[in-house]
Amino acid sequence: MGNSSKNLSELLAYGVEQIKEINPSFMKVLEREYQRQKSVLMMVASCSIVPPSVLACTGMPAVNITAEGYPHVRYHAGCEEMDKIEELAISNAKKIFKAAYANVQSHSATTANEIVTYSLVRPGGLIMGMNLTSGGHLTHGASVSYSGSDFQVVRYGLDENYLIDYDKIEELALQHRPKMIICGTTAYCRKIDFKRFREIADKVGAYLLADISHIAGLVIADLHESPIDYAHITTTCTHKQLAGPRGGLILSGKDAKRKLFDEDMTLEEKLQKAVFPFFQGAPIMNQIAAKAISFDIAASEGFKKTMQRIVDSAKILAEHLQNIGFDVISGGTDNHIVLVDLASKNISGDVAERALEECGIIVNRNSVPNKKINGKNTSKRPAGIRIGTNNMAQRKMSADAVKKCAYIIADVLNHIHGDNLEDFKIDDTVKSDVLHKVSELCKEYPIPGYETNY
Ligand code: DSN
Repeated sequence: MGNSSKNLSELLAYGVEQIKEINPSFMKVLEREYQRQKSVLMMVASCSIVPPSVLACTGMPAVNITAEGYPHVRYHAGCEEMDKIEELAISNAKKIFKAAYANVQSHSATTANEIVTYSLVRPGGLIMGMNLTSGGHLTHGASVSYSGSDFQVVRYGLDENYLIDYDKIEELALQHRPKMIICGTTAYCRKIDFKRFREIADKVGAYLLADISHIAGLVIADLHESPIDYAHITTTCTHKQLAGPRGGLILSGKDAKRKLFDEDMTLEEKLQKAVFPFFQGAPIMNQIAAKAISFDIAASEGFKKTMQRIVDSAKILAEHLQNIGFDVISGGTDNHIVLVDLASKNISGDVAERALEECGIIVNRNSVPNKKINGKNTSKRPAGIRIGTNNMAQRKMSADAVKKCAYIIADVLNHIHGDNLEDFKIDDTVKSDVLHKVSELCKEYPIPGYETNY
């Protein structure tokens, strides 16, 4: 390309050529990963496939800019275009979530939750969140996270039907009077009653934080109730159902301009200061550009159709897995997650995860509330697997194809011999048959944009 000036497309293509020159074997790793993603069925519930436009944004020269502060109030010069990028991301975020306030700078939902919790509760304060083993998140009070070590925690779980027990939560809240209640889940298959959560929070004078990382797309598409005006603060990551870059988002609705319980400052003023300069320095501007584009896509009719397909596919998957004889937690699903209890089959989640991976089906092992396998239900060796349909819906899989997926998953799980990672086996004929079917499905339903034009 000589010394001539490159446009952006040429720059990105040149970057790929440079990786090949600098470290050819590393380029092969990157290339293999790209090919792998196209040739497996990705059913990890916390993943999506990023469209090429979002991918391109993450490689934009905006990455070169240090832009501490917020649009028009920066601590560095040269940020005119950065302001436009961030303003677009903010206004798009407000639009798709119907929010009054949006901060697009947090680096992940974990960081967003950390920012909110430390700034509204302060270390040593009491928070209330769902147990990790019932489907909560690390940042909702798990003992292995800052949330469980720097804060006092009251944890809630599910009832005997695997549903959120709102009466029990209210009872616990009245008894302990937490400063913040966190709702939102990572492995819960049913809708969440955010209104009820807010009523409970109001009864005890607590802030309500709704972490909708897993269901953000369903909320945008009006398939699940929006917490924006019920929760004081809503957080989400931008890379699960939103199919955006890895990153976080902090939102608020009708409470944004209300004064804090114990400070002469509005909630949005507090959140602005909490993100920068309290917790973060310079924002990652290429990621914010990618957020802006992914929010544009999330406002489209096509996105809404994908969200509907996500829910429809999960229902089909749950129904057929149950027909074949698998226990599905709560008897079905209202979202993108099918949580399969493998305890009755005496298969450990880690072995199931690895066996499926060997057959080109990518899921994750997951704990199942109150279930044990060989006397255990640990995160390394849990009693179930979590299957997600975000990617299947992005591939536009038909109902028949989703049904086929249920049958091949069952085929693998029904032909595992051995119960530990070191020496389990899958029947050879089953493995080659499933690998062939996975390959056919991936060819029939390629990832949009990765194989074909959008
Ligand atoms: N929270 C983890 C999950 O749901 O898989 C990671 O995002």
